[in-house]
Amino acid sequence: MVAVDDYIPELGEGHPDQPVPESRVLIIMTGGTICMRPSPAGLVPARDFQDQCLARVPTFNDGSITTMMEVVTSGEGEIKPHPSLRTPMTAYGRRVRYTVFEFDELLDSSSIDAKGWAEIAQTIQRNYTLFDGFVVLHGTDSLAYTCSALSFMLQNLGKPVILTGAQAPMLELQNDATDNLLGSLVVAGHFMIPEVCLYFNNKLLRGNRSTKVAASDFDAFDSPNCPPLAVTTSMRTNVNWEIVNRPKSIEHFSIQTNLDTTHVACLRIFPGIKPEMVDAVLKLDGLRGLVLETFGAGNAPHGQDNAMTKVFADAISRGIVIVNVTQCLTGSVNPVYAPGMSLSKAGVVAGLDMTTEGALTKLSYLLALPGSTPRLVASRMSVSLRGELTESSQPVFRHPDGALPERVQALTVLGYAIAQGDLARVEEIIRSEHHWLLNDADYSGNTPVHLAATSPSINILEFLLLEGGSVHIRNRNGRTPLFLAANAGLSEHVMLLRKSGAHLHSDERTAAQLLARRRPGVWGLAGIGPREVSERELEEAGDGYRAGSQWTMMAGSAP
Ligand code: ASN
Repeated sequence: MVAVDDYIPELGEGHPDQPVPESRVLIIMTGGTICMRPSPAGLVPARDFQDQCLARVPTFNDGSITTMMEVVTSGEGEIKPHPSLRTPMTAYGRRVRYTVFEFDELLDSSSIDAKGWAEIAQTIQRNYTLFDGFVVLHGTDSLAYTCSALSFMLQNLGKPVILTGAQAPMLELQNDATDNLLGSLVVAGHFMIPEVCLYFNNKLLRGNRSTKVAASDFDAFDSPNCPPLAVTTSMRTNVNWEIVNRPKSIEHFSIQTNLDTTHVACLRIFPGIKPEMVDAVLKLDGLRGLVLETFGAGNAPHGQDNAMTKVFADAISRGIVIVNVTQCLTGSVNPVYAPGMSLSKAGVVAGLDMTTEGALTKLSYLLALPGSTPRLVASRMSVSLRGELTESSQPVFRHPDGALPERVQALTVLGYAIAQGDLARVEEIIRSEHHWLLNDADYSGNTPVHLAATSPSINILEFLLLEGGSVHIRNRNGRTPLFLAANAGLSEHVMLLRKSGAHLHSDERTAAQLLARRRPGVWGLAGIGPREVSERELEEAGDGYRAGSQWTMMAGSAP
C-alpha cells in the first residue's frame, strides 16, 4: 500500500487508466464585501455573483459546456436547477464543479444574526447529500461569529464547510476575493476536512478558533490558540491532518438552528469597573449567560470587601452561567492567581483558551439544547465539543523523523488486520497514535473505512466509524464505502454505514440503480431502488442494523 500524502485520497492525482471524478461544491452567497459594488450610500452587496464575477474569469470557468446542478431551495424540498461552472484542472488532477446559490437578502455581515446562521445551516442540510463540500461567502465583520455558531449548529458534520469573504470586492482591480474564493473551492473540493473552517489569505483556520485581527489588511484573520488546519503555498495546500477534528459517533448529520442569542451577553472587564455596573448587566431581564472577558490568565478585581465576587456568586445562584475568557489574544484562563481563583470559587466557569466568539456562540447553543440546565451548560462549557478549546496542555512526545515510512508501514498492517477481521489488532494500531491513518488510502484510493465496509467483522467498521473515519471519501473509481458494502451484499454493513450518515454519491446512483435490479434488498437499504429505506426508518430501527435479516426482508428480497 502507498500512503497518499495529505489530500482526499479518492481525489488524488489522476490514475493513468481512469478519469478522475469531478467534485461538486455548493457556494452559498450571504453577502459581504466580496460581492459589493459602489452605490451613493457606500459599498452595498450586489446580486448575480456567478455571472458578473466568475463566469468570465478563466480560473473559475474552464469554458466547458454549462450543465445544470440541482439545488434544494426551500424547506418544502423545492428543487431548482442552477447553471454550474467548472474550474480548470487543479494541481491534484481534479476539476471542481460548482454553482452559486444566493440568499434572497444579501447582507453586510454586521447585520447578520442567529436567523442568518439558521438559514445557512438549513441550506447546507437540504443540500447535504447533493454536494461534496460547501463554501459560504460572507462579510468579514462578523465572520468569526458565524463560523463559531455554525460549528456548533452543524452536528456530526461529515463534509467540509468553508467560510470566506474578502477585504476588497471581487470586481475591484486589486482584491483578495479571487484568492480567497479559489482557495476555499479547492479545499472544499479536495480535502475531506469535516469541520466548519475559515479560509483567508492562504490559511485554513478552524472556524471556532478564528478571530478578525485587522480591519483592512488582507491578512485579516488568525486563530491564535490553534495552528492553521492547512496552508496554501505556490506548490500545494498542505493539510495538518493530525489536528483535523472528525465526528466520532454513529449518527446522521443534523442541525440545531435555534440558538439562544437573545439571553446572552458579553462584558469586558476594565480597570475601575464597578460591581454595580456588572450587577446591572447580570440583572438584565431574562439573561441566562454571560461571557466575561477578564485580564490575563482570567483575573478580575474582587472589589471592596469582595463586592464584585459576591455579584458574580449571586448571579450564578440565580441560574446565570458565567464563562471566563481572557482579553489576551493567546493563552488560557487558568486560576493560578488569587483573583482568578476567587472567580472560580464563586462558580464562574473557566472558558480556557476559547475566543469570545466561540464562548458566546457555544453558550447560546448549549442554552438552547432541549433539557439544558445551568449546571449542565456550565459543565459542557469547559469541554471541547468541536475543537473550540484545548482541554489539557500535556506535552506529547514524538519522534521527529521517520513519519513517512512509519505511516506506510502502519497503513499496510492495518489493511491486513481489517481484511482478516482482527479487531484487536485494528484497535491497537489506530489507538497507538495513528488517527491520521483513518482517512489515508491505499493504491486504489481505498481508506480503512472502505476496507472495513467489506470486512468479515462488522465490529471493525463500527470501531473505525466511532474513531472518526469518514463515510464520504471516494476511492479512485469514485466509490464510497457504502457502495462497496452494498455491492458485496452486506446488509449489516450497509445499515451501519447509513446510520453513520453515509449516502451514495450522485455519480454512483446510475450504477447502483442497475445493480439494484439484481439485488433490490441490499440496494434498498443503501437508499436505491423500488423499496428505498429512509433515514427515519433506520433511525426508528435503533440498533436494528444488528438484525440485518429483518431489514433485508422489509426491503424486498434477500441480498
Ligand atoms: N462590512 C463588510 C461585511 O462584513 C466587511 C467585509 O466584508 N470586508 O459585510
